[in-house]
Amino acid sequence: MRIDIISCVPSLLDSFFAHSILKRAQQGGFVEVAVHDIRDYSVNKHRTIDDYAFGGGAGMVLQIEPIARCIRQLQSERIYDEVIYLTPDGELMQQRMVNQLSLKGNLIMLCGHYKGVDQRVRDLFVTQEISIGDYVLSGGELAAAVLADAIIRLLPGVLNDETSALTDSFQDNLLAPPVYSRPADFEGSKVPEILMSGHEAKIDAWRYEQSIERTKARRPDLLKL
Ligand code: 6GU
Repeated sequence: MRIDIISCVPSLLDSFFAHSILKRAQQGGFVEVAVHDIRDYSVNKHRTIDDYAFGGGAGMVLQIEPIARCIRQLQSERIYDEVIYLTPDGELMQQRMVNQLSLKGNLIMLCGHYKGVDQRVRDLFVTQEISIGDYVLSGGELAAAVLADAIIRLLPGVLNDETSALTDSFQDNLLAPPVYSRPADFEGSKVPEILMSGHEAKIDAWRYEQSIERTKARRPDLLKL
Protein backbone atom coordinates (compact mmCIF):
# COMPACT_ATOMS: atom_id res chain seq x y z
CA MET A 1 0.00 0.00 0.00
CA ARG A 2 1.01 3.58 -0.60
CA ILE A 3 -0.40 6.58 1.31
CA ASP A 4 0.21 10.14 0.10
CA ILE A 5 -0.71 12.84 2.58
CA ILE A 6 -1.19 16.41 1.37
CA SER A 7 -0.79 19.05 4.07
CA CYS A 8 0.19 22.66 4.62
CA VAL A 9 2.00 21.67 7.85
CA PRO A 10 3.91 18.56 6.73
CA SER A 11 6.31 18.69 9.68
CA LEU A 12 3.38 17.83 11.96
CA LEU A 13 3.25 14.43 10.27
CA ASP A 14 6.91 13.60 9.73
CA SER A 15 7.78 12.56 13.28
CA PHE A 16 4.57 10.58 13.66
CA PHE A 17 5.52 8.19 10.88
CA ALA A 18 9.16 7.95 11.95
CA HIS A 19 8.51 5.83 15.05
CA SER A 20 7.40 2.48 16.39
CA ILE A 21 5.01 0.30 14.39
CA LEU A 22 4.61 2.84 11.59
CA LYS A 23 8.36 3.05 11.13
CA ARG A 24 8.70 -0.73 11.07
CA ALA A 25 5.80 -1.04 8.63
CA GLN A 26 7.63 1.25 6.21
CA GLN A 27 11.03 -0.36 6.72
CA GLY A 28 9.47 -3.78 6.19
CA GLY A 29 8.02 -2.62 2.87
CA PHE A 30 4.38 -3.09 3.94
CA VAL A 31 3.51 0.55 3.31
CA GLU A 32 5.07 3.60 1.72
CA VAL A 33 4.05 6.94 3.23
CA ALA A 34 4.85 10.23 1.49
CA VAL A 35 3.95 13.64 2.88
CA HIS A 36 3.55 16.55 0.45
CA ASP A 37 3.65 20.25 1.28
CA ILE A 38 0.84 22.13 -0.50
CA ARG A 39 3.09 25.18 -0.57
CA ASP A 40 5.43 23.38 -3.01
CA TYR A 41 2.56 23.42 -5.51
CA SER A 42 1.68 27.11 -5.14
CA VAL A 43 1.12 28.92 -8.42
CA ASN A 44 2.85 32.16 -7.39
CA LYS A 45 6.30 33.21 -6.26
CA HIS A 46 5.12 34.09 -2.74
CA ARG A 47 4.11 30.44 -2.29
CA THR A 48 0.67 31.43 -1.03
CA ILE A 49 -1.94 28.68 -0.69
CA ASP A 50 -4.89 30.41 0.97
CA ASP A 51 -7.07 33.46 0.42
CA TYR A 52 -10.15 35.24 1.78
CA ALA A 53 -13.53 33.57 1.36
CA PHE A 54 -15.74 34.97 -1.39
CA GLY A 55 -18.76 36.53 0.26
CA GLY A 56 -16.79 37.52 3.32
CA GLY A 57 -16.60 36.04 6.80
CA ALA A 58 -13.74 35.14 9.12
CA GLY A 59 -11.04 32.65 8.18
CA MET A 60 -8.95 31.84 5.18
CA VAL A 61 -9.74 29.16 2.62
CA LEU A 62 -7.20 26.77 1.11
CA GLN A 63 -7.26 27.52 -2.61
CA ILE A 64 -7.97 24.98 -5.31
CA GLU A 65 -4.98 25.56 -7.60
CA PRO A 66 -2.09 24.28 -5.44
CA ILE A 67 -4.15 21.30 -4.23
CA ALA A 68 -5.26 20.46 -7.78
CA ARG A 69 -1.66 20.59 -9.01
CA CYS A 70 -0.50 18.32 -6.21
CA ILE A 71 -3.28 15.75 -6.69
CA ARG A 72 -2.83 15.76 -10.49
CA GLN A 73 0.91 15.25 -10.13
CA LEU A 74 0.30 12.23 -7.89
CA GLN A 75 -2.43 10.84 -10.15
CA SER A 76 -0.05 11.04 -13.11
CA GLU A 77 2.31 8.72 -11.23
CA ARG A 78 -0.12 5.99 -10.17
CA ILE A 79 -3.80 5.06 -9.91
CA TYR A 80 -5.42 5.97 -6.58
CA ASP A 81 -8.32 4.04 -5.07
CA GLU A 82 -9.54 6.97 -2.98
CA VAL A 83 -8.85 10.66 -2.44
CA ILE A 84 -9.84 11.15 1.18
CA TYR A 85 -10.52 14.58 2.66
CA LEU A 86 -10.23 14.74 6.46
CA THR A 87 -12.94 17.09 7.68
CA PRO A 88 -15.20 17.42 10.74
CA ASP A 89 -18.26 17.26 8.45
CA GLY A 90 -17.19 13.94 6.91
CA GLU A 91 -18.48 10.44 7.66
CA LEU A 92 -17.58 9.30 11.17
CA MET A 93 -14.53 7.02 11.17
CA GLN A 94 -15.36 3.48 12.29
CA GLN A 95 -13.39 0.23 12.37
CA ARG A 96 -15.52 -1.14 9.50
CA MET A 97 -14.42 1.75 7.27
CA VAL A 98 -10.77 1.28 8.33
CA ASN A 99 -10.94 -2.44 7.49
CA GLN A 100 -12.22 -1.61 4.00
CA LEU A 101 -9.53 1.01 3.39
CA SER A 102 -6.82 -1.44 4.51
CA LEU A 103 -7.68 -3.57 1.44
CA LYS A 104 -6.92 -0.75 -1.02
CA GLY A 105 -3.68 -0.17 -2.88
CA ASN A 106 -3.04 3.59 -3.05
CA LEU A 107 -4.65 6.35 -1.02
CA ILE A 108 -4.42 10.12 -1.00
CA MET A 109 -5.28 11.89 2.27
CA LEU A 110 -5.90 15.64 2.08
CA CYS A 111 -5.68 17.64 5.31
CA GLY A 112 -7.73 20.80 5.65
CA HIS A 113 -6.80 23.88 7.66
CA TYR A 114 -8.27 27.27 8.51
CA LYS A 115 -11.85 27.40 7.25
CA GLY A 116 -11.26 24.37 5.06
CA VAL A 117 -10.65 23.89 1.35
CA ASP A 118 -12.46 25.49 -1.56
CA GLN A 119 -15.63 23.44 -2.11
CA ARG A 120 -14.57 22.72 -5.70
CA VAL A 121 -11.67 20.60 -4.43
CA ARG A 122 -14.25 18.42 -2.75
CA ASP A 123 -16.55 18.37 -5.77
CA LEU A 124 -13.84 17.66 -8.36
CA PHE A 125 -11.19 15.55 -6.65
CA VAL A 126 -12.33 14.06 -3.35
CA THR A 127 -13.95 10.59 -3.34
CA GLN A 128 -14.44 10.11 0.42
CA GLU A 129 -14.77 12.51 3.38
CA ILE A 130 -13.92 11.32 6.86
CA SER A 131 -14.17 12.83 10.36
CA ILE A 132 -12.47 11.17 13.32
CA GLY A 133 -15.03 12.32 15.89
CA ASP A 134 -17.51 14.94 16.98
CA TYR A 135 -15.05 17.64 18.03
CA VAL A 136 -13.06 20.19 16.07
CA LEU A 137 -9.31 19.99 15.58
CA SER A 138 -7.23 22.87 14.27
CA GLY A 139 -6.29 20.88 11.19
CA GLY A 140 -6.72 17.56 9.44
CA GLU A 141 -3.15 16.38 10.14
CA LEU A 142 -3.91 14.62 13.41
CA ALA A 143 -6.96 13.05 11.81
CA ALA A 144 -4.87 11.79 8.86
CA ALA A 145 -2.33 10.38 11.32
CA VAL A 146 -5.11 8.60 13.22
CA LEU A 147 -6.61 7.17 10.04
CA ALA A 148 -3.26 6.11 8.58
CA ASP A 149 -2.24 4.44 11.84
CA ALA A 150 -5.50 2.50 12.06
CA ILE A 151 -5.10 1.31 8.45
CA ILE A 152 -1.40 0.46 8.51
CA ARG A 153 -1.57 -1.74 11.61
CA LEU A 154 -4.07 -3.96 9.77
CA LEU A 155 -1.79 -4.63 6.78
CA PRO A 156 -0.72 -8.29 6.70
CA GLY A 157 2.69 -8.71 8.34
CA VAL A 158 2.76 -5.37 10.17
CA LEU A 159 1.70 -6.79 13.51
CA ASN A 160 3.04 -10.07 14.82
CA ASP A 161 0.83 -12.78 16.33
CA GLU A 162 1.10 -11.42 19.83
CA THR A 163 -0.26 -8.04 18.87
CA SER A 164 -2.74 -9.42 16.35
CA ALA A 165 -5.38 -6.98 15.24
CA LEU A 166 -7.97 -9.75 15.39
CA THR A 167 -8.30 -9.40 19.16
CA ASP A 168 -8.69 -5.60 19.13
CA SER A 169 -11.62 -3.84 20.65
CA PHE A 170 -14.25 -3.15 17.94
CA GLN A 171 -13.15 -5.93 15.55
CA ASP A 172 -16.23 -7.92 16.58
CA ASN A 173 -18.17 -4.96 18.00
CA LEU A 174 -16.96 -5.92 21.46
CA LEU A 175 -14.51 -4.08 23.69
CA ALA A 176 -11.34 -6.01 24.54
CA PRO A 177 -11.19 -7.84 27.91
CA PRO A 178 -8.86 -6.70 30.73
CA VAL A 179 -5.24 -7.89 30.58
CA TYR A 180 -2.73 -8.55 33.38
CA SER A 181 1.00 -9.20 33.67
CA ARG A 182 3.48 -9.83 36.50
CA PRO A 183 3.43 -9.48 39.43
CA ALA A 184 0.47 -11.74 40.20
CA ASP A 185 -0.01 -9.81 43.44
CA PHE A 186 0.57 -6.04 43.57
CA GLU A 187 0.19 -4.83 47.17
CA GLY A 188 -2.70 -7.24 47.70
CA SER A 189 -4.34 -6.49 44.35
CA LYS A 190 -4.46 -9.88 42.63
CA VAL A 191 -4.74 -11.17 39.07
CA PRO A 192 -7.91 -13.26 38.48
CA GLU A 193 -7.15 -16.94 39.35
CA ILE A 194 -8.56 -18.25 36.08
CA LEU A 195 -5.80 -16.55 34.05
CA MET A 196 -3.16 -18.55 35.90
CA SER A 197 -5.01 -21.87 35.68
CA GLY A 198 -3.46 -22.85 32.34
CA HIS A 199 -6.93 -23.97 31.21
CA GLU A 200 -7.10 -22.41 27.75
CA ALA A 201 -10.78 -23.05 27.01
CA LYS A 202 -11.87 -21.65 30.36
CA ILE A 203 -9.63 -18.61 29.89
CA ASP A 204 -11.15 -17.95 26.44
CA ALA A 205 -14.64 -18.23 27.90
CA TRP A 206 -13.74 -15.87 30.76
CA ARG A 207 -12.30 -13.31 28.34
CA TYR A 208 -15.38 -13.47 26.14
CA GLU A 209 -17.64 -12.98 29.13
CA GLN A 210 -15.53 -10.01 30.29
CA SER A 211 -15.77 -8.49 26.81
CA ILE A 212 -19.55 -8.77 26.88
CA GLU A 213 -19.76 -7.27 30.39
CA ARG A 214 -17.47 -4.39 29.50
CA THR A 215 -19.35 -3.64 26.33
CA LYS A 216 -22.73 -3.73 28.13
CA ALA A 217 -21.42 -1.38 30.82
CA ARG A 218 -19.47 1.07 28.65
CA ARG A 219 -20.74 0.87 25.09
CA PRO A 220 -24.19 -0.73 24.97
CA ASP A 221 -24.66 0.94 21.58
CA LEU A 222 -22.10 -1.47 20.04
CA LEU A 223 -24.19 -4.53 20.95
CA LYS A 224 -27.02 -3.27 18.76
CA LEU A 225 -24.92 -3.05 15.59
CL1 6GU B 1 -10.84 15.22 10.00
N1 6GU B 1 -10.48 17.64 10.90
C1 6GU B 1 -10.64 18.60 11.81
N2 6GU B 1 -10.11 19.81 11.59
N3 6GU B 1 -11.31 18.43 12.94
C2 6GU B 1 -11.83 17.22 13.14
C3 6GU B 1 -11.70 16.17 12.24
C4 6GU B 1 -11.01 16.42 11.10
N4 6GU B 1 -12.34 15.10 12.72
C5 6GU B 1 -12.83 15.48 13.89
N5 6GU B 1 -12.53 16.75 14.15
